[in-house]
Amino acid sequence: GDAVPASQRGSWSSFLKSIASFSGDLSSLTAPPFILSPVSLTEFPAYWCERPDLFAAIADAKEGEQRHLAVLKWFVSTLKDQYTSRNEEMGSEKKPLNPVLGELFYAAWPDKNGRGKTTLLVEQVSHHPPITAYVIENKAKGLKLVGHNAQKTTFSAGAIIVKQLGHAVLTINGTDNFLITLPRLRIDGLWYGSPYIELVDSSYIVGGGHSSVIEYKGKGYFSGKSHSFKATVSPLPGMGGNSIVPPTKSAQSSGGGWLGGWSGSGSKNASSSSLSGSKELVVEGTWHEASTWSSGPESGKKFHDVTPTTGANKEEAVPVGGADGGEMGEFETRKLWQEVAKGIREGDFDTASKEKSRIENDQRQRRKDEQAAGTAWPLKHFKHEDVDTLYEQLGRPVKLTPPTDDRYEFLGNYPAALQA
Ligand code: 0T9
Repeated sequence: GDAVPASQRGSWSSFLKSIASFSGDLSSLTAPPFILSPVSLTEFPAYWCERPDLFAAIADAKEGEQRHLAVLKWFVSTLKDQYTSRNEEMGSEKKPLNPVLGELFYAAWPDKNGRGKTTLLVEQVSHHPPITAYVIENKAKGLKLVGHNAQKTTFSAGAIIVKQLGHAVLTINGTDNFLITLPRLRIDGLWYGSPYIELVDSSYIVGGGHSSVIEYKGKGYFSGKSHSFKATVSPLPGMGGNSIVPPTKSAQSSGGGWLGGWSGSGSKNASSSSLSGSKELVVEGTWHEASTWSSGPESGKKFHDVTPTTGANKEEAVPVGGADGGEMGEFETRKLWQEVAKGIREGDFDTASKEKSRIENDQRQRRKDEQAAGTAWPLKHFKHEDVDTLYEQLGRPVKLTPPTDDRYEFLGNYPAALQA
């Protein structure tokens, strides 16, 4: 059926036309009310830790292969929350509020069963294009995840294709680093006004002497089901002391490096490669439900499970700002968008759009004033660096594209509300 309210059909079809003739930053396009979400993109990094037990378990896993697998399990378990939770909670994917420069979100997951307290700090570090930086830390367990996100969107065959820019680095005890790259999104169902996300292409996890390439497919591939994935774990070249037999020379020469050759469009997948016979580790399933080992010593056993009845529980982050925004003041995301969000939730779209214009005008005025004064908006918690050497080092063996990326270094200046 058609999810577009009769009175908004005209504005929905003009919105779709403007998307189709537009590439780049979709966030600034005005969309009809029915598709608006009352939540800003600055809250999205919370998805990384909505299963805090799985995050904490990474620190308890033995360094090397075991820890790599714990990182993979946690990562795969975040995907349901990242990419299907709006459909579950609001009926379809919705257009998030476009954060302002300097917007903040501080939140935490409490300590439970000795897993330690986990904190989340998010700052919008750019408005045009939108870039969100975050740090998630569990000090008791020595875990720290620092990353940033941006998107490049294009339109193809009726769907929005979202290339994610940015990456995350998870550090355990200050030295054990894991690089995490992000999948590509395809937003379908636009015509009927009920958008949903399918993940496509592949993403990587590199660290602990191993790399995982995670390939994503929708209906009609792999198992034929939506939200399918296949993760292939292999030792990094030159890393001994693990159970996996390295590939042969012939596998290396096909496809420009054996790890690189496993992924990307057009390349054959791992199980059909000349590695058969070696004990490769492969996990297959649907990322919004569960997966099993399809190869390796655990073959046939369950890997991850996020189904509500049998899987790890979902726990939403608890914001620490309070009604007045606390230390964040008017830049605390829920405080900033309060009236807009209320308007969207209650169907009072006049108020919502008036309040949104007020926020945007205030932003424009700030930028003008800064320009006149020859100053720039200072970032509060992060420092931008053009090159992330960890990204380059960890990405090299798997031939990541792009081969280099920038980063936002966390300054370590936690607000009182997130300390201890
Ligand atoms: C990082 C995530 C990201 C942000 C969102 C593409 C999107 C903005 C970015 C990539 C998170 O870790 C994961 C989940 C959802 C992504 C959003 C889905 C979406 O639709 C928006 C874009 C900008 C739109 O709002 C497109 C128009 C809209 C009408 C379609 C629903």
